[in-house]
Amino acid sequence: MKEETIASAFAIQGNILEIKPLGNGLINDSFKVTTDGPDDYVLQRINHAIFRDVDLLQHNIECATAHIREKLTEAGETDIDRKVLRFIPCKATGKTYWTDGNTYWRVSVFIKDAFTYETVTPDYSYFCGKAFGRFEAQLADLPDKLGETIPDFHNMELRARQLHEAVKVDAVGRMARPEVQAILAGLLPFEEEMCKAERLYREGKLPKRICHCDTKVNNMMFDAQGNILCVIDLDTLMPSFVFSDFGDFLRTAANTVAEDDPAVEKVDFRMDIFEAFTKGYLESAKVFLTPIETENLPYAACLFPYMQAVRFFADYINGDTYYKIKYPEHNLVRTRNQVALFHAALRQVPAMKAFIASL
Ligand code: GN1
Ligand code: MG
Repeated sequence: MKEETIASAFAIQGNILEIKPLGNGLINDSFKVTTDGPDDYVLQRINHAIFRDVDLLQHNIECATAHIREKLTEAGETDIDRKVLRFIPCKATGKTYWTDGNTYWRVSVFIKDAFTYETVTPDYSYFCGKAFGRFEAQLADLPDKLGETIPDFHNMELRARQLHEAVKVDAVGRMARPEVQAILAGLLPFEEEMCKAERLYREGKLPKRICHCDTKVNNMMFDAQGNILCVIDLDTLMPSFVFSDFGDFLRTAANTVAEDDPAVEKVDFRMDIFEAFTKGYLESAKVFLTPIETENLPYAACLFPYMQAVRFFADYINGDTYYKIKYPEHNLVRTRNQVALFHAALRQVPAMKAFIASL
């Protein structure tokens, strides 16, 4: 079906002038819908193979955005449609998604004059830290119960099991390659240590909170002056450990190169970004963080490159069924990059601990 017909199924204002592809997510397909009305919109095809329960997904997003909107209104903020996403109901059903039983789509208001970046300066990282900490704080008293849109999404024990399963099945014969075996051998010794969060959780020492779970640097919108506007890409909003948001931001922002840069020798973990982000994050998150959570932030900075390496690697072994790829070895290149980042972060753990203690 044509994107235009689908966009017209939603209660949008004005006539559609143009629909063009937007952004570079690895999961959903996004389009910008330009209209002659007051707003433009983002039309997204939700990847239903990955998000099995679209009803739950949109329920989570609606509860969270309504809650944040309320808080912004209470605080007397203006220009609220640029500070929190607004989803448009479908004309026929009133739901914030449309489906033909096969594909799933949704529409949100396009945030005007806003920018996303693939890399950030320390100054921007500081504001991102403040914003993600505030985002978690705003959701800390969410009255609604949110479900896990991808069950056990950031559960390292599950991700490790999925890798072992992929290796066992070896669906497309990639385990025959010595370099693939070498990557596996390099990952395994750290597995147990990286599963620490799940152990702490089982021991009742670590809480789950509503987290964003995809705090890649490009999921934060800035205005032209560099002020933070809004956190976007809310599909993975769910109960998780705070390590998710802290770790995933640094995984993308503190890497000296992009997550799929083949030049692994250029990968490094930027402590200037770590320090700025951590300072901002702790300023707004200290109101709810427990000592165990704070203490383990350096672990989180290592866990996320590790988990991402495991996920990219398992997908490579499975024959590239999950992440969009641009060339055949893309997932292997991503894996090597994330392994290098993991080791770079690991080397900085003492410095990270010292920095947190100094705050
Ligand atoms: C996916 O689609 P995107 O780029 O926002 C993935 C994240 C990974 C990321 C790796 C639902 O996010 O978990 O960290 O790719 N999202 C899902 O770049 O799996
Ligand atoms: Mg994204």
